Formats: sequence, structure tokens, C-alpha cells
Amino acid sequence: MSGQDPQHEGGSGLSVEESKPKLKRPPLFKVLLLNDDYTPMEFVVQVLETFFRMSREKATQIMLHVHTRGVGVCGVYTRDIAETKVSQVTEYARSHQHPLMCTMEEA
Ligand code: TYC
Repeated sequence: MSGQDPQHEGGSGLSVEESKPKLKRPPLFKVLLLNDDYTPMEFVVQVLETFFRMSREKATQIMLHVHTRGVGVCGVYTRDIAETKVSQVTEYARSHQHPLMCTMEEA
């Protein structure tokens, strides 16, 4: 019997091929915060601390980046987590009557 080549039969008449382990990494998504003229800076810092687990220093740095550049990355997550972050931030902002925009895009 061959025994060595998985594509060849061992006398059974059946050909067996080993399957390749299909372990593709899940696509990742950037969660983005957009600048606007109305949301208070302190509220944005609080959002970054609360939903993205940032220190006050890091949150302030990201908030100022968004304020001056127009857009900034809050974090990178799998699709479900990114969608949840976007929903949480949007709901929280609306519940405080702020127009803060949070979106996601593939990394
Ligand atoms: N531009 C806002 C202001 O001057 C602050 C702000 C920063 C708003 C970041 C949104 O994602 C934002 N009050």
C-alpha cells in the first residue's frame, strides 16, 4: 500500500484528499469619531473613556485630534464589536442631544 500520499488510494478504490485547515482571520473594522461644531469637548472625552476604555490623557489626545483633523480612530475590532461600539456611542450621544457621529470602516 502507498500510505504516504493522501491523494492515492490504499487499494480501496476511493481517493482521499486531506482538507486544508481553513483558518482565515476575521476582517477588522476601525471605529471612527467625526468632528462637529456642537458636541462639547468634555462629552467626547467622556465617551472615549467610557466606551473605549481610554485614560483621560489618551481620550483628550484623541478628542483633540478629531477636533483639529475632522476624524479619528477610537479602536479596531471585529465586525460585531465595532457595530456595538457605534450603536452605544450614537445612542448615548442622542440621549444627551448631541450630534456626535460615530461610524466604522474596514481596517
Ligand atoms: N468640535 C467640538 C467643539 O469644538 C469638539 C468635538 C471633538 C466634537 C471631537 C466632536 O468627535 C468630536 N466643541
